[in-house]
Amino acid sequence: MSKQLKNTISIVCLTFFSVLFTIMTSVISASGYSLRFGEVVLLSTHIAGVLTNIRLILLVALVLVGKKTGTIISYSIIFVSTVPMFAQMIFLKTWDSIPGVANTISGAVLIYVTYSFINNINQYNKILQMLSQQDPLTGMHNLTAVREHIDKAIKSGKEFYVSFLYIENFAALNDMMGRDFGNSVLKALSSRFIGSTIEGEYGGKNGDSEFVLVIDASVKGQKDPEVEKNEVEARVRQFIKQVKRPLIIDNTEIALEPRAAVVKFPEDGNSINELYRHLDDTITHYKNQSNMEVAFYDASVTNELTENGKIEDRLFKALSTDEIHLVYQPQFDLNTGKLRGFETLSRLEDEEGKNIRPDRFIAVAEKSNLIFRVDNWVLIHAIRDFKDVVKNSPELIVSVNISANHLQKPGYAEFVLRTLKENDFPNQNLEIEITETVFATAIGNVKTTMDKLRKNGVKVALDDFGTGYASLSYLSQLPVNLLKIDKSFVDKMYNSDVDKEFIELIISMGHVLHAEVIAEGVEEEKQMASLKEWGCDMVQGYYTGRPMDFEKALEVISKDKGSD
Ligand code: G
Ligand code: G
Ligand code: MN
Repeated sequence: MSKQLKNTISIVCLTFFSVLFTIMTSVISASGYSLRFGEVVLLSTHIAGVLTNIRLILLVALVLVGKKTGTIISYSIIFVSTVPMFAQMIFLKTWDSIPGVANTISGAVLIYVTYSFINNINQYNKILQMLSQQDPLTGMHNLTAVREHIDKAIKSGKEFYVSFLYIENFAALNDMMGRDFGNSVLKALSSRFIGSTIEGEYGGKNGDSEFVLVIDASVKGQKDPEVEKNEVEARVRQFIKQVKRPLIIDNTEIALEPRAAVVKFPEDGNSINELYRHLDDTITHYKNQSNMEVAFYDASVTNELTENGKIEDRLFKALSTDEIHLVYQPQFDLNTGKLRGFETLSRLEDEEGKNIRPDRFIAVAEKSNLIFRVDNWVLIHAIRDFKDVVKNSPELIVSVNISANHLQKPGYAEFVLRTLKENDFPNQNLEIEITETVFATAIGNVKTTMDKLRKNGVKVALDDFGTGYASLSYLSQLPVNLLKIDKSFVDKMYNSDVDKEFIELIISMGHVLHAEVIAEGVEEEKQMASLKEWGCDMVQGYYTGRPMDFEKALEVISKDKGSD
């Protein structure tokens, strides 16, 4: 039975009994009927009093159950029931019905009080309901409200898009400027958003700093999916544009980096959870890709994340079973042709023994924080491989790649120095390679770490040079002993005069900074000759030697010694 039907039946029953008791009261009062139980006599006024009170309980119940309708019925019954009492007073000139009238008046007051009480509760409920749907900071629809909206949309079966809009640099901003500042940013943004939604759109705030936009597909009235998608993208871009408008908070102008992920119902998910999961996947996938402002979900995103998960598991296991293996790529002095040393590169195979591309598993390791363990593993194993070799080749350099995240960690220099000491490996035979992109973020800790390493004789190389963000002012502060010209510049050195001059420029810049310069990815003799002519100090590449196993590296060393 539906709730409404139950309610109606209750109202009808309560009304019936209230009326019945009212009639009985009148009849008994008018007839002067009395009851006798042995000694005890119940006069008609006594009986009427009892009946009126029972009726009052019924009337109050009627108000509680029937709310407004119940109140109207109750008042009507009370009003009608007073008619005979007044008639009695006026026509029969008797005051017998006075108690009845008084009773009725107090009943009316009680009904009024009951009604206003439940009315207030209703209003409080409404306010509570409203608050539970509102983000306390910005007043926007909150997570619950947005979910309800999407739930309804799913039930209606219409197609729609959901977009998560977030600020890539919000966490950094929050850390740097404080939470209050972050809150002011969100408030300012929400006031730009509120009122920007048009018909068929629903906006809200999802988590700490994430906004949501739900766009009805049908409102656009498009049939062609490409056109529809473009229109949705255009709308999302409008919101992105709002975020990018200059924003001044506490006299500080800030530049925000908004990004949006978009999914479509039902293509990208049948339930709210699936849609949300795919939005999160999209965000994870495009993290740190500054060129992707608006990214639509597609299944390859989830596939790649699943693939990453497998690589992560594999890496995790390989770390404990020592299944990572190291290869070493030789570096040669361009002037003397002598061996300078080796760059250590890690290799990982999947369960079937197929190579997993190093840039791929390094990227996965960086995302999952396994990179710290990988880099430490590589450092320790490379040192162990070469510790006896460097005793006989005191000039030989063993170079290892260290992730940017690692250098930010306080105590990293101490860790490296301790590892060297424990393995009895001379500091000056080790070189740490850091990629130039590290300078896109904070330089503070990185510089401290580098300084400490250099002071203790460890060498520091700047990898992938030319592809990152190191400014000249950073460069001049950094204790770097080697610049590694990225392969991409070597590849195109004959494309144009500008490309050629660029390499020459890096070489002379390195020398100004008192660093040596090595060219990476050298594959042809012609490139070698040109690099030598331009004053480059060293080469590393397939032409002079591919990454090789330790045993092969030993052969290269003894051949080099033999050429003395
Ligand atoms: O040779 P190769 O394809 O291995 O190198 C791919 C990329 O992975 C290069 O940029 C290299 O610097 C990086 N790389 C290789 N081994 C390691 C490692 O052990 N640690 C880190 N952080 N990067 C590595
Ligand atoms: O970023 P990093 O410098 O650490 O990367 C070194 C990468 O370059 C490794 O993947 C290594 O295998 C690769 N590499 C080294 N020499 C050559 C070369 O001559 N040609 C190509 N294609 N890759 C090279
Ligand atoms: Mn490298």
